[in-house]
Amino acid sequence: MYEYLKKNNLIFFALLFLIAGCAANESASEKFILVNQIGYRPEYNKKAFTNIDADTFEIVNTETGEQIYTGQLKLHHKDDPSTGETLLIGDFSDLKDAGNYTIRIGHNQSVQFEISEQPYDDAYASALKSFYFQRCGTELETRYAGEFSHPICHAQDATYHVSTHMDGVRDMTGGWHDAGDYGKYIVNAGITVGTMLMAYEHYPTWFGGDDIMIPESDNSIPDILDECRYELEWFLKMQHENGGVHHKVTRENFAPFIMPEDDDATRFIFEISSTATADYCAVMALASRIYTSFDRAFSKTCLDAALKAWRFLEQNPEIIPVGGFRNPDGVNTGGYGDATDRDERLWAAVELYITTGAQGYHEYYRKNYQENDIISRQMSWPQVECLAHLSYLHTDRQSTDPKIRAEIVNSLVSYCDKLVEMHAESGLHVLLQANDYEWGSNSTVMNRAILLIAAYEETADTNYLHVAYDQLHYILGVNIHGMTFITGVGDRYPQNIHQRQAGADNITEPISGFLAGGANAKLQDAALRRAFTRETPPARSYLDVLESYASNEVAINWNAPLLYVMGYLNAVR
Ligand code: G3I
Ligand code: 9MR
Ligand code: ZN
Repeated sequence: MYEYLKKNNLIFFALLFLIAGCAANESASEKFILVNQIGYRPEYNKKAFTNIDADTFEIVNTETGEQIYTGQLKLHHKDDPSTGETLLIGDFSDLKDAGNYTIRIGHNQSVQFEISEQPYDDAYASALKSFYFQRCGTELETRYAGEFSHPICHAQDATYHVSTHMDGVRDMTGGWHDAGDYGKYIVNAGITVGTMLMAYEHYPTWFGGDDIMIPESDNSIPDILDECRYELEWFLKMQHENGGVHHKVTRENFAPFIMPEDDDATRFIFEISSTATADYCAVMALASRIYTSFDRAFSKTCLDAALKAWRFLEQNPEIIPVGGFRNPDGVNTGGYGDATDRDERLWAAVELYITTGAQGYHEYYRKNYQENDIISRQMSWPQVECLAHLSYLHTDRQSTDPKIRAEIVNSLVSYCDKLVEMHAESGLHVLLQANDYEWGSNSTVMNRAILLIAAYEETADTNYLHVAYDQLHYILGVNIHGMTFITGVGDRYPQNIHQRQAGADNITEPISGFLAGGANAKLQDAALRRAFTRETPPARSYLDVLESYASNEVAINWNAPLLYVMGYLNAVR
């Protein structure tokens, strides 16, 4: 039935939308008990959220069937605007015994969850392995990819686009597919690799695993570094001899939903941009110091590439192209355009300063670190200044300026205090206000959690940590959809992600470990516009349908902060 319907797209989407739409409406009245569908760590906060009007809740040990806990339900938010529900909280943080449990309120029952020391091990490994499944320009072998294996793809990368005024072809194979499409974009890959390398640099023990069953597993190099290296080898190809970095490699239009190895259309190299060059410079400088103890030659290659990119930026002090990258006429793939490159240049300067110790880069940072009020927003692909400031805080270089460090910490704490207020007002304790429910909102939640972790590390104030945990609880089940947003994780998870391989492989199950973009109240695709209106409570504007790229796509820059948060919160003492 599913295959027949899928072949008849029109009927398929209409029927699916009808089901989704009804589900969306029904969910407004159905009773729920929301918990983190993986579980909790003994020492940290544990809350169930419900719309059931009752005084108490019970917790049952699912192994023994014994009721082991009774707690009070407290009214938290009447008519919560984000969900449209009246929400009560059952706090069971004082339950610390390891085990498997479910929560009961009358005849209603939550999904099962665990309390254990490191409950997120498997989810973390899945989220990291998802990058392997995005590898381009190589066969994904069955022994690593199982039923999701496929022959080499995009070996034709790539031909210079006419807009570059360069001729011919250049080997641009390798790297990761960006998201649900098969394009490769340096700007988005920059924040992605930067976040992953920072996770390892900040907490090498917690991100040092070497056993996720990728070809490089068990080679005494952490798999997160092996996986990033696969992307970095493509990065090196994207740098022009003048030091500038090409913005992206894509077709002129998005491919249909075909397997990657069947996507044999011409793929083009697009023009150099200063945002790509600066992101590249930062990442290569960061990579140079991280890989030095694993591969000195590669470390030097990365540093040389970073220095070359910086020289290009010095020779081109204004944004390139003017106004930032825009797709040429006739090109409709991802843009990742950005009208300012000041934050990217700041990040590049800091990473070069930390890696080389050269004061010139430090001076650049001194002169420019106060832009954007230092820390006043979470990081995202167009806004990377926070990555610069986090690196400056984490470095043990003695020449850093204590006054600047203090200013960064004050700015970080002031921003995170605003997040704590937002958390208190939020129906499900998630760091999303109405206008935050936009494309990739789940990555906004994760990037805000990274800043809370940094604030906790700087102040030891556990309130920041508890709020950070609530962001992971949202992703893992404490959301109005009663699901986790990570494929293959939890009791209910996305089944119809907007990803070309998932849509073409005739395998019902999606590849595990991908974080879906999340609720998007701006209704930026046709499926969302059919199912919801501007009056829909914003947290509800998510559809688990293939067609909804603006709420149900997957992307490398969404998985990266998820990795950072999950790896840290799974291990912090
Ligand atoms: O930056 C403005 C902000 O100033 C303004 O207040 C806000 C108002 O809504 O809009 C912001 O711009 C948003 C922009 O992302 C930056 O965050 C746009 O609304 C939003 O449409 C845009 O969405 C991007 C989307 O592509 C469409 O361009 C997503 O962030 C980005 O993740 C997504 O990336 C796509 C790639 O192009 C192709 N590959 C798949 C990938 C994921 O969907
Ligand atoms: O699949 C594309 C996804 O990766 C992009 O994020 C999205 C927005 O740029 O576009 C998707 O492609 C759709 C195109 O925009 C409109 N026609 C249908 C395409 C497949 O859903
Ligand atoms: Zn490919």
